[in-house]
Amino acid sequence: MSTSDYEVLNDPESQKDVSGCSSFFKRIFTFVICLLSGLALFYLIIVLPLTNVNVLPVLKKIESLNIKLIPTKSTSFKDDETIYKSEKYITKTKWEELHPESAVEMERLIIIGDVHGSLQYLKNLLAKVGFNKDKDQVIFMGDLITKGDKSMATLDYAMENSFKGVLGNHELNVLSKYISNRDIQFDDNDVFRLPKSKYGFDDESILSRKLNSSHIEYISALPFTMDLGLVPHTDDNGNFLTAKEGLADHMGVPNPKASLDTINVGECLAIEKDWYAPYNKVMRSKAKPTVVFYGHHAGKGLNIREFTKGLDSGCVYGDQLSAIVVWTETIVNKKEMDLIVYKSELVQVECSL
Ligand SMILES: *[C@@H]1O[C@H](CO)[C@@H](O)[C@H](O)[C@H]1NC(C)=O
Ligand SMILES: [Mn+2]
Repeated sequence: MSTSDYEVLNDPESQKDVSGCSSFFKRIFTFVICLLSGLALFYLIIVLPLTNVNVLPVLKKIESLNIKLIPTKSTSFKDDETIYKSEKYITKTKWEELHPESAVEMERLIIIGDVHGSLQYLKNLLAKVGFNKDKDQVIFMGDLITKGDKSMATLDYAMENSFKGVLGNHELNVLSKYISNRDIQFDDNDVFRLPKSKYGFDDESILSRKLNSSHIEYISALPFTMDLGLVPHTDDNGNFLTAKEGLADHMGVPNPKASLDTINVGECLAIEKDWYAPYNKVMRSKAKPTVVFYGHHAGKGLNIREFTKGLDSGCVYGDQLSAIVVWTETIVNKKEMDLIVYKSELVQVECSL
């Protein structure tokens, strides 16, 4: 090292220079950090709440319907003795015990199969059962939208009428397309247009771009499975038995097994394998069986069995739209004890292409 080098390094001026330079970079660095933090805060506090939906939806596994079906009318039965001995009815006291205080009072449940954007047939079906928004709770079995020609209007109608329901595989597809496409700018939705199927189905991506934050909130709040509480139970001949716990699940959603594992049906749930057959067999031997209402399986059509109620009867393919209407009635028996009976009826309308 030469003397001059040494002097330069020890030169107080040059040292000052060096430290001046480093503090300059420190200041720049601090400024950048502050700027970035400021921008992040601005985004979190101002921008985020103003933009549509910027958080990924958290899908719910199971939700309780929490509805108490208040008896709609009394029915007189001829053979009181049989009624009293029968297990087809539950006492009013037991019925009260089975419902939490928070339960909302309704008169009927209208459990509807896959609508797939067929708004007109949905309206026809609701007209047929005399739907009253204040007294009836509609519960759809998933796949309310896509395929049919009125998906957006069907969704708005469902929201306006406070429909509840479960998530179908098509709602899940639309949600995932909404999430993957929302930050991309397009001048034309045709970018997404795929060749139309023979039914002229609307494309899920196009649909996903029409959704606003209210739609996204509504769809992403749909659970995979809904605990329906007590539902009517009928044997294979349609005779009413004691009400049982009911569940609604679209089936056909990735990992439906996880959403139904509470009832231990295990491998029965692969819908392609006609899961309902082993499921009914298993439930027949259970002390507390669960009745499952489901959609999705249009290929099989309406499929009503003792413990499984398959409600997708292929409306969007020109077949029928189906619903099971559920209500309760009070019976006063010989000993002046109120008994509650759960009833249901299958209602269908024809759909055409
Ligand atoms: C979303 O669109 C529907 C009509 O399709 C409208 O009724 C609703 O108010 C809209 N919500 C928002 C947050 O823009
Ligand atoms: Mn489906």
